Amino acid sequence: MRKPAKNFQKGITSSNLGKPDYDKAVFQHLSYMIALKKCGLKIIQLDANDSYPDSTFVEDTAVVNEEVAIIANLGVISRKGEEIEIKGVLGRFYDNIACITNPGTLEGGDILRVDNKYYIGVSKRTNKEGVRQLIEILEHYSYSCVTVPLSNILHLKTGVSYIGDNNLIVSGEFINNPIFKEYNLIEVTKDESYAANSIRINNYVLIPKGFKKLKKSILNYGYDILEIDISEFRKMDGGLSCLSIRF
Ligand code: CIR
Repeated sequence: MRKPAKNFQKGITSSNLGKPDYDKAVFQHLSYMIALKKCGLKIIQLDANDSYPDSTFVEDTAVVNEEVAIIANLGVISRKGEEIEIKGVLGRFYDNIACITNPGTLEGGDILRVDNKYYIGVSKRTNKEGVRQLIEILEHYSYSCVTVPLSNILHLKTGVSYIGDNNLIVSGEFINNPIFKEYNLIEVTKDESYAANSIRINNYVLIPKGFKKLKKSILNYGYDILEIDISEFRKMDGGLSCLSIRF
């Protein structure tokens, strides 16, 4: 994780939810960290980096699995370079490090893992060359890959999450997408679409706070839920998964 930068509110956003409150964001970030600990994770918290207002959204800087850490090449100028420090940190844990390089761009938010398969969003941030490079790396480690063109959302995982047991949470453009027809789909209504970015960690499903219908559906499947208030990150287009790289 990385603590929000003081100038966090100068990051990129398309939401019309107003400016985030820095102190509240710091508090929510801490609550998120406590939730990850409750799920059994150890935390590495990097210092805030004011050179990059969006740097708290660390997920976009790398794709990790049991075999390899793949360092992203972010698709927007103001975020280019965020990945450098992350590469150094992941290098302490991984023997295998690969990098997406120009002209390829790729952001971790576009990469969804479902067991041994990866779905890769082709978005405004992740281009076809970035996807090509990622597939080459992942296939080397015997993962299969499927590309998913995006129309209306920032990242693939803004609209779809895998919570295990063949259950996929889907919203908007993914509800009727035949690419995902092999899964049991938990549909998110339009008014709750923000909650489509949820995460399964060990025994828990983490969901953003305040989305009653999705919460009820997930409870019906028998999962234990942790609800986390990340309203200030939502104002900057960030979801739950974006705030950590989990490995
Ligand atoms: C950005 O536009 O890059 C940030 N404001 C939000 C990034 C959110 N990351 C994600 O969905 N994985």
